[in-house]
Amino acid sequence: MNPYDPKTIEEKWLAKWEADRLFQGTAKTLSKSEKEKFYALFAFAYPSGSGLHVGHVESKTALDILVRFLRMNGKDAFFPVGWDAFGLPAENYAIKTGIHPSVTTKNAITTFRRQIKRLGISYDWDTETATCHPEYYKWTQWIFVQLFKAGLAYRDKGWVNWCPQDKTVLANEQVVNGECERCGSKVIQKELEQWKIRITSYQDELLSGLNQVDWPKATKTQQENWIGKSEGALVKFQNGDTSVNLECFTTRLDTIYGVTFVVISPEKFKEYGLIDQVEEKHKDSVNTYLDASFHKTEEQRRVGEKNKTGVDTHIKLVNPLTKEEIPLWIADYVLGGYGTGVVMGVPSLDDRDGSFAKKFELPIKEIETLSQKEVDNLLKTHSEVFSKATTYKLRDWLISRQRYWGAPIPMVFCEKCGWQAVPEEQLPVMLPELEDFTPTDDGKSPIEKAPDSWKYTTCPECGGKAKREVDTMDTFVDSSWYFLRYASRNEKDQIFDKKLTEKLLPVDLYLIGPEHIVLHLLYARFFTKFLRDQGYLSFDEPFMKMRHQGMILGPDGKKMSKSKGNVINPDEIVEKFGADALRVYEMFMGPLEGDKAWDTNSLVGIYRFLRRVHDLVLSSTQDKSTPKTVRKKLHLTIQKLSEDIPKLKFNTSIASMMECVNLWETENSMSHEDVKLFVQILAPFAPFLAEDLWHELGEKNSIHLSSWPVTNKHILIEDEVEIVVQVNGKLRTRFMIAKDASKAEIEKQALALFDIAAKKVIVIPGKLVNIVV
Ligand code: ANZ
Ligand code: ZN
Repeated sequence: MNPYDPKTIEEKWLAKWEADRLFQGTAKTLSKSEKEKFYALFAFAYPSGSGLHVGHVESKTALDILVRFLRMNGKDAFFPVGWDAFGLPAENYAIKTGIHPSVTTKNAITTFRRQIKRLGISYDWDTETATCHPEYYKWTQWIFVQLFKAGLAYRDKGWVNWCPQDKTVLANEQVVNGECERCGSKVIQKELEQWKIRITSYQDELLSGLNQVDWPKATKTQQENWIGKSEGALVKFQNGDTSVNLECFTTRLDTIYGVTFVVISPEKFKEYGLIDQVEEKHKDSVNTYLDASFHKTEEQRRVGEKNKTGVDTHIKLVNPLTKEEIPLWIADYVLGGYGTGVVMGVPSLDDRDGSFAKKFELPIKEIETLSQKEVDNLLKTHSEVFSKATTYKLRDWLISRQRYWGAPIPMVFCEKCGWQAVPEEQLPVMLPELEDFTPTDDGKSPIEKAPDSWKYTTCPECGGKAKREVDTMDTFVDSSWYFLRYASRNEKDQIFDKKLTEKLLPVDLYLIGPEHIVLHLLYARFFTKFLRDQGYLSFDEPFMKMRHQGMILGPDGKKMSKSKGNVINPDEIVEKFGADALRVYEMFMGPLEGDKAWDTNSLVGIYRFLRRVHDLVLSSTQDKSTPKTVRKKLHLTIQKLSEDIPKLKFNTSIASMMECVNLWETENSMSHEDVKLFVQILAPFAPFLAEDLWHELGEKNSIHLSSWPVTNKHILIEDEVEIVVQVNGKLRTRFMIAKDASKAEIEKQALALFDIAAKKVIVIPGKLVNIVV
């Protein structure tokens, strides 16, 4: 018998599966199949230069096990793969080294692909796509053009992070503690004209659609909070001669008698030109305050909540109900983009107003709040000042990026005709080849440095000269529709194959980490709804079910990171113990959704377990009969796995396979048919070893094309029970005995299993024997 040699086994079967194209080209077969489909989606991955880490192994393996199980159960699984390949790391690396992002990205993808294949992840590689390929971003641009045509993409002034030193716009992730990640200067806010997408026009459906999907509750709540629907009222405040006219949004109209001041956000104060209403002698202090707050990021303004700042405009407004005169202040704890950007201050009941009033010695008025009836009455009798209103926290989506490594926004500007979409037959607008990736001095995209032959074109409207947009799209745009393209990966002339899309979508299970997903999910849901309304899709929600995997932590229980030196490299583990051991180990670490610390000893334990299975199977050369206890255990295990795998409960599945192997080893007897059953249920977990043993047992076709074993219910309902045998409280073995066996009979059978002198024997009928020695 050959000793267990995972490297040889795994490399052999990897090559064979590749040659046989096992599970490749499924989109085509699935379009013709009558079987039930299952679309398993794994989160789009950024091909980082550091390669696959053990966290990727966990989630990919989990989905792979499920998919293999479903295939063996007669389902048509669609398991595609691709790369979220545009983005900052490759671009920043290019700025440092001069190596073009397409080169580093291509290399990273090559590494990822090799590593993933080596793990036995049964992706359909025919679906493979990458957002940086023109054949992909052609359609990203096409979607943008459809949004523009539908009036959902527009130019608007937007506040962006701006580094005054580097003279560039920074993405949020490039701002660390209010400072530029590159040079450390204080980041300010600057208002620039940018492309925005009108996601707010879908806000109500983005809320109600959540009722259609099976997602973790916390993830749904994140969507709801981000959209932030809030129902309340608008209240009008004016000054004596009505030259100042402001509306406040409040969710507490019942506190109207407690209002002692009104606060306006710096942005709205500026937008309404209210500086003209400020007395000359107060203009300086007001302008100084406005200037200071425009230099703060929203983050800094929130952090500054505790130590509120503000300035008195010395403008007096009138409480529309009590007719009392109250002051108008400017303060940056009031956000310009929420509600109306103006707030009625109720310091006796609202904490934030309270601390603001104390700091600036504004009056605080204790009041009785109004009843719902009184509020309703106010809305009726004073409809000229009070009206019902709903606001949302959700803002339109700012997609312009002054960066190189992204999809060019397919728009041109003509002096005569304004902004025009690039005609669809001219797509894709290719990303120009550049050597210098740094943004220009005035913060324009590096693409501004492209040759004139790229930058200038003809206006599709008048045929005159037009200049191309040099900004690229936020990479969130790329990843908002990748799961749709997978099905139509081989379409050249259309974004979607209608039949395939009908057949394969929506996604049945989306496995994605719980972090940083709010926006991705929101945007993907929005794109789905938009494309549905354009007639390309016939479903409302893209991801019917979603689950999150936990994190694999370092051996020290901390998040793995290079600086802490606690990173485990999957390549090294595969080399030493094999991909099967790595897969089974990671699934055995604990429940999928929990965080788990790496433990090399347990990994070695799993390796030994697989080696035992290998040796057991290869040593069962004779077709022996299966003892009743083993038979029952085997079918209990089949039953357990059949129930647990669809629930993604892999650690419990593996534990029961181990119990089964323990008993099998003790009895050292199993029929060939039963050995095969065991190897089959091991196949989704350890696909290489199972395939090898299957062939050793004389089978010709791939085990992964075989049918999942059926639990024999008759075996399970026999009048026997399983007794666990412990020695000094430690589990040693188990045996089957008649349900009504007496204590003495149970004890006798247990003692016969061991050659030991028992001090004491504790018997719990129907359950357990503990032998104390
Ligand atoms: C008076 C009041 C009295 C308020 C009270 C609250 C409690 P949600 O539930 O999040 O919608 N607000 C309105 N616009 C704001 C803005 N742009 N920036 C900061 N705060 C703003 O919160 C609505 C409440 O938040 C509103 O109701 C308003 O304060 C404040 F005892 O009005 B309230
Ligand atoms: Zn024109």
